[in-house]
Amino acid sequence: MSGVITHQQWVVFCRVVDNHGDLGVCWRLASQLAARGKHVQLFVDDASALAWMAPHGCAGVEVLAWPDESTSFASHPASDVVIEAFGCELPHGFQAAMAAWPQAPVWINLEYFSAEAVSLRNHGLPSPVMSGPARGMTKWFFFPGFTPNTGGLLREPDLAERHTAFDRTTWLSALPLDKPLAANERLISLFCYEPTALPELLKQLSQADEPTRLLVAQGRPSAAVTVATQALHMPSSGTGQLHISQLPYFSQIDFDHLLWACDFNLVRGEDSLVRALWAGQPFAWHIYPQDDLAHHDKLHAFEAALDMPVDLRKFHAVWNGLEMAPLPALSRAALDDWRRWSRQAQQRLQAQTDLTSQLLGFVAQKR
Ligand code: TRH
Repeated sequence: MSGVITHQQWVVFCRVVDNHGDLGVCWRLASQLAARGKHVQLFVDDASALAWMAPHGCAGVEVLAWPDESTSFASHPASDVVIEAFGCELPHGFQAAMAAWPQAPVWINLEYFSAEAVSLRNHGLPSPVMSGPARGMTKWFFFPGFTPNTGGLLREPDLAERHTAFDRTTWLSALPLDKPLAANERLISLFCYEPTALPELLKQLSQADEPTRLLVAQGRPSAAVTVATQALHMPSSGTGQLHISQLPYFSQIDFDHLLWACDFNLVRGEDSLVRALWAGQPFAWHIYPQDDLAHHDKLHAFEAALDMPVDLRKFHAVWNGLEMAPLPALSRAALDDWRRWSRQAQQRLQAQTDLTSQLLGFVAQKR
């Protein structure tokens, strides 16, 4: 069988920093690899969110608890590829085992996506391991991104087909809402951290000239809306033209359905942004805030990479607290314009090779 390479055994390590994006991305990647015939072990320090993200699991993906430092992996079968997600640092016992395998695995350092020049420069570069049990081995930087010179974005091969077959009316009618949707209601999904402009958004929507249903995700978005309505002395279910409904936690599949069904999506973090791009509906991104304000440059690089319209950039600047100015109104004309832009961005990105395919190609070259 010499010369025939089958990269069957993959191991992914993931630590949940906070929120859901680290696990969300690792799960998506693991299940896409499994769908392509790989066997994947996913080590994660907190797998609890998988109960709602992926309630049915995935054949070919084995979810394992993060090992403690004393765990020996001496008897762990040699694997073809090891993914260290988002700088989580592999347990030392696992590094020692890898160093003893007859053939070194392809060791991938999977990073957060970025449109910034520094990430583009580093994508695909080696990073020699200088210390620890795996000293002398090599890791490879793999940067997801929005341009052809990056590792691309996660996208299932059947996504467009599923989207085309999606029955919006039926899906919406099955939502467990406090009040049935009216045919003329505009739907906005809210998945965010704690945007300072949230009270202003609620006020604007309540005074708009058309009715809006704000569909609020569980967790931080729901808590942020409670704080905002209280500050505004607004009923928790909204007032005027605004009705606020709380959503259950969805599976990743149904979270896509939500984004496909809404007229405007407020998303956050990393993975939900990518899903909003695939939805092709107008959206705004609440970027994960960093103490050193590194997210400002990251946001601007994203806007530039996708040639975002000026007024949508303005919305992002205010929504993300980069500018203290009035939040641009979500007028029908603005949403139509942003939808055109979003569809163009979606088409442009769909023309690029998806992350899983790129990763498989990268691994095949390195092995
Ligand atoms: O949860 P997040 O804020 O995660 C963040 C980001 O990844 C950020 O870059 C990272 O640094 C930080 O965590 C530590 O946002 P994100 O990335 O959109 O992840 C949310 C995941 O949760 C995504 O996979 C979609 C999924 N999801 C569901 O499956 N169902 C739901 O009902 C909701 C609200 C989300």
